[in-house]
Amino acid sequence: MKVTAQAPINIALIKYWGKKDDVQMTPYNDSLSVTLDTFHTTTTLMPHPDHIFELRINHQTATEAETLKAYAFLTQFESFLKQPAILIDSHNTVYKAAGLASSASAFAALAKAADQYYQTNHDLQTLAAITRQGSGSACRSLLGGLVRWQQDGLIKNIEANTDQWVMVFVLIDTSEKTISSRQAMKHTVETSSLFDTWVHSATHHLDDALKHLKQNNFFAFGQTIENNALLMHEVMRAANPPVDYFTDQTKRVLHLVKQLRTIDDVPVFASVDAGPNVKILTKQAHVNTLIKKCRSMGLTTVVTNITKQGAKTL
Ligand code: 2P0
Repeated sequence: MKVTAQAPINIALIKYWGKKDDVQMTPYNDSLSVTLDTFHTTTTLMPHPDHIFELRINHQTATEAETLKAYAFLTQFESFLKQPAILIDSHNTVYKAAGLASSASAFAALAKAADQYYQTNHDLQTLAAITRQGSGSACRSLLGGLVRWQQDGLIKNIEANTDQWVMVFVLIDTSEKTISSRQAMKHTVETSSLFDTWVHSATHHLDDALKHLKQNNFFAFGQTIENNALLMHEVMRAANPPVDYFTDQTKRVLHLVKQLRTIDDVPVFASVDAGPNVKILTKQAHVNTLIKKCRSMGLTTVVTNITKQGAKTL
């Protein structure tokens, strides 16, 4: 038998940064993400012809660490333990570990493929709990559109008019990061003098963001999500020793975004994850202006659309 599943990446607009329970993999604060259509992972599970356990990523045997992680993940499926000689053939259209949410699409796709392969047919929230064990934020990739991941672990869609929304990725550096999100997050929880402020503020950011969505106030929503991302990085920089994913290029792009907004009145809002790349939320009508500006600064961009919300992703 051969089973294939696909999952897209998601980018948090209100970020998750810190686990309250690192066994259940539940967060200190609720987060809110958009699931995007451009980057995704397609994963096929099949019996291994050589009767071994193997993970292939983009046609190459994965590293030992990646293989062990996939093995540990699949132990959540009872039938896997009885017959672990399988081949996981995974294809990514995402740059790995560059703060572009590759682990989110990878674990969401693996969870969905395993659910079909082992015919467990889990409900959405059970599958979300399984998916979180690979990468917390991966559970958000099980749904399309705007997704809220709650402190109690549940995921749900948030209704909003996202038709014209676009997220532009400014690719500054797509090499693998030196400190993983998991390590950086744990280190921040344990040592950042601003961690309590983070949990308190992120909770308010989410409430504000939901209110602005309800009122269809894109500008206020955008400012809230930018504040949230910038605060997350400030909180990391307050860790001991500090964690700083920004490069000079990141700062240049953030400056550009601010300029476009305040001087040219273009509704563009920045978000940065665990890496130097910047994601800019805007609307279709402003994409060309933004791309032209980025090009004039020698920056590479990728335009992504928000997937439709509602059902589980395919
Ligand atoms: C997020 N990030 O909300 C935040 C913002 C990166 C910055 O979740 O330890 O791979 O597996 O739960 O989910 C990336 O970290 O970490 C992340 P684990 P994960 O998207």
